[in-house]
Amino acid sequence: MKTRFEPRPSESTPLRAWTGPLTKELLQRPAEFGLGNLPTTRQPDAVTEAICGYCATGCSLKLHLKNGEAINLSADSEYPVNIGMACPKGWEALSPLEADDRATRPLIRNSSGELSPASWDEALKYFVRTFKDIGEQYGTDSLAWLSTGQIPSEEMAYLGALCKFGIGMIHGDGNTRQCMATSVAAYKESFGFDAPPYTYADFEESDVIILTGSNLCITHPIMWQRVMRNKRNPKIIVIDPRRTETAMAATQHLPLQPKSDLVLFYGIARLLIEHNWVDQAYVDANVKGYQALKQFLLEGPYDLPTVARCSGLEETDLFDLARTIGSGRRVSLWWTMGVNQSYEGTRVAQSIINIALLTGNIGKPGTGANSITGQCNAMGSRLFSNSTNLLGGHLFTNETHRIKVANTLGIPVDVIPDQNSWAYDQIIDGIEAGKIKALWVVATNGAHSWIHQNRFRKIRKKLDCLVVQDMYHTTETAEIADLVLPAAGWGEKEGTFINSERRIGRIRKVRRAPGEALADFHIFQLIAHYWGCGDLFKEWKTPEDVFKILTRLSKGQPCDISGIENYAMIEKAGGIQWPLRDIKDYARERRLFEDGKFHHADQRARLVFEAPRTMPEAPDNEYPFMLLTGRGTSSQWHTQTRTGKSAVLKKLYPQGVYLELNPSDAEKLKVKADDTVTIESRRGRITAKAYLTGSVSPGQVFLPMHYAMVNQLTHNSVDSYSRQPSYKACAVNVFSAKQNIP
Ligand SMILES: Nc1nc2c(c(=O)[nH]1)N[C@H]1C(S)=C(S)[C@@H](COP(=O)(O)OP(=O)(O)OC[C@H]3O[C@@H](n4cnc5c(=O)[nH]c(N)nc54)[C@H](O)[C@@H]3O)O[C@H]1N2
Ligand SMILES: Nc1nc2c(c(=O)[nH]1)N[C@H]1C(S)=C(S)[C@@H](COP(=O)(O)OP(=O)(O)OC[C@H]3O[C@@H](n4cnc5c(=O)[nH]c(N)nc54)[C@H](O)[C@@H]3O)O[C@H]1N2
Ligand code: SF4
Ligand SMILES: [Mo]
Repeated sequence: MKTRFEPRPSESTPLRAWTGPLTKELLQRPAEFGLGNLPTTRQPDAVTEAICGYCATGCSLKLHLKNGEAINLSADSEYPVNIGMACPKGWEALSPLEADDRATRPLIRNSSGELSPASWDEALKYFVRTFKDIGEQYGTDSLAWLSTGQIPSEEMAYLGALCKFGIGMIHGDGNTRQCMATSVAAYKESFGFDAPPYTYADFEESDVIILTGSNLCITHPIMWQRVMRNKRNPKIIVIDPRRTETAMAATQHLPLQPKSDLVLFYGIARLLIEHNWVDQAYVDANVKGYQALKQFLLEGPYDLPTVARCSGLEETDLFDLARTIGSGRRVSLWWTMGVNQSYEGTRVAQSIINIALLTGNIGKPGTGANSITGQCNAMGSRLFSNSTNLLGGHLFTNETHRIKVANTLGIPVDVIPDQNSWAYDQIIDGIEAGKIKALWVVATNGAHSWIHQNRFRKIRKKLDCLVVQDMYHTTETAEIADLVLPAAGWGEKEGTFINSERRIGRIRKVRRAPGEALADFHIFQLIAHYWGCGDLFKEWKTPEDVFKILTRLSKGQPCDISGIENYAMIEKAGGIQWPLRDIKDYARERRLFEDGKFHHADQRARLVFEAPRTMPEAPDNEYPFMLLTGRGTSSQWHTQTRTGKSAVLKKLYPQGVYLELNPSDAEKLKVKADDTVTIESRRGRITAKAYLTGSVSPGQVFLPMHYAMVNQLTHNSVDSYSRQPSYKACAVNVFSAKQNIP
């Protein structure tokens, strides 16, 4: 149901960002830059709102200001996402800004190999000189960048446009490759565009909620709160090898064998077909590929006994699952990293999408094939990072798209590359092969988070120049950089994020960045200026200017937001979901595909399928355990550069790395609770404290990703369609510390 655009009541006074042109000369006059000054505000003791800078739930936080600076925060009760709730990370969002290890000055590695402080002028000259020299010697395709899903869309767009249109790079990717690439690849092929269809209201309106490879209680706690508000007494089914917090809170847990999801969903689809649980009218009208899928399923090894054997689940449970889906009125299917981070993740995601399409569970309240996004602005990066897609979900390889983008930006079309970028893993391979010589890393900590760390670190030595732009100078990646650029963080700058349900929301400057740290936006402006390509960005003066450019770029695309006029409109509305072509289409909560029309030329969704593949590294006699990795607690964020700085959060999680181990395995290994154990894979060996728990099955172990050593063990394999790494399956051995390790 559409409602008229009704601005929500707001007491907020937006803070004014620095808006003048940014030039080299200004560096001599830091006061005008905002350096050393608080943001100007008309009402210094006010309340303002900003979207949380951690996960893609996208909660709104109310920031309480004194003299223009945030001194406290509370959860926003009027925002449609979180309705007054926040998780521990959100409540503690201001503390990490005050950490002692904030990067406050640029650092350049000197001749004795140490990172030593430099002025911005020196740092920017160093950047430009080094990148130009390398580009001239090896070609600009030897320069690459890796960015993030954690900076505003305006900054991502600036970075991507600067790198590709200004500097002439071809290769750039982001940490979203580690995270959302599989969903993107799956949606594009199935729906014709990367379009997660749901709105959070669907959590509240489902009769059946199926969560596959998602530990929602810990990773998206406020989405779980939305599930708890469901008054339809829903059946909540969790499909996860581990008995997670979410599995314990669900109505049913199906502890499948790791990586058996594809066979499981093919088995379910076959049961739906065999028992006439398919919504044939919906399929006939809106879906392509039904006969081919039917033949594939009926002729392949997807009969109930085989699927039960492969997945380790009971036949009756599988049959019940199919019946529940087939007979449920409103079934929603959700997935996260347990699906995406797999060597065949794209096909698994599509096998889930197929179930929703076959049963017509899409485009209606409480339904959907719904990928849950990870980082606060991973969706912004998917649409506007100009790395793997041309700005606004366009294609580099499509001439019409290149001309459209060039005309909209007022730039020559020949500065837009006509070839696709390498993905993250290909950039790493490129460094190893000597093809990539300089790397610029922005807001991601690959020296902790990338797969197979020992190789990553070895390869780093092949780079002539590594630039790291981060809030902290102590991250694992900053510590091995040649140049560190100190960045302002969330709360210290302006822009917009797009959350998991496609909602665009505002972030704001409510704190002064420490020392000489600058908003990434300003760093990009300065680099454009020093590089000599500032003319391309004449109109890109403020984040809001860039936002308006992005709305123009999106025109005519499925993610069209040309109906959003400015930031004030987003604030008044309480966030706006894409698309919004015209304000008359506005409603507080909107889902996609209500008309059954998808984004392929024939408007039909595709049923995509393929025979399962073998696991790249299955357990064997030498390495008999399957290692799963993922999130540990709701108070830890990734590589811990931020959450590790809050005294409150630190009380809420174990300080040292721990291995979840089944008690029966522990007994065989003669390991007791809290013993130190050694975990070894073909790539590395680490030690951890044993945490004995029935939440992992015998033969499986789990390590939380927040501890830097974990990725020494993981196996360097990717899904061939999405190139997303398979963090969640490799073979390891576990030894008691008392044992002699071979
Ligand atoms: N507190 C907190 N919240 C976060 C984050 C954080 O770091 N901390 N990070 C954010 C980001 S970027 C992301 S991407 C999301 C991730 O959110 P989630 O995907 O929910 O988190 P994970 O723990 O990585 O993985 C989810 C589950 O996948 C299961 N799994 C492993 N292998 C398989 C398999 O083969 N099949 C199935 N079905 N399941 C499997 C694991 O046992 C695990 O419980 O969380 C976001 N929210
Ligand atoms: N084993 C294992 N590994 C995994 C995963 C797993 O499940 N298992 N999950 C993967 C997933 S899904 C993800 S998303 C990745 C995350 O991996 P990373 O992206 O490497 O992790 P973060 O700790 O979020 O790193 C963000 C960095 O940006 C900095 N930063 C924050 N805000 C800003 C800003 O505004 N500007 C700048 N310039 N810097 C900023 C932070 O200080 C931090 O250093 O990890 C992946 N790695
Ligand atoms: S659920 Fe996510 S967006 Fe909401 S407060 Fe927690 S980390 Fe922030
Ligand atoms: Mo992620």
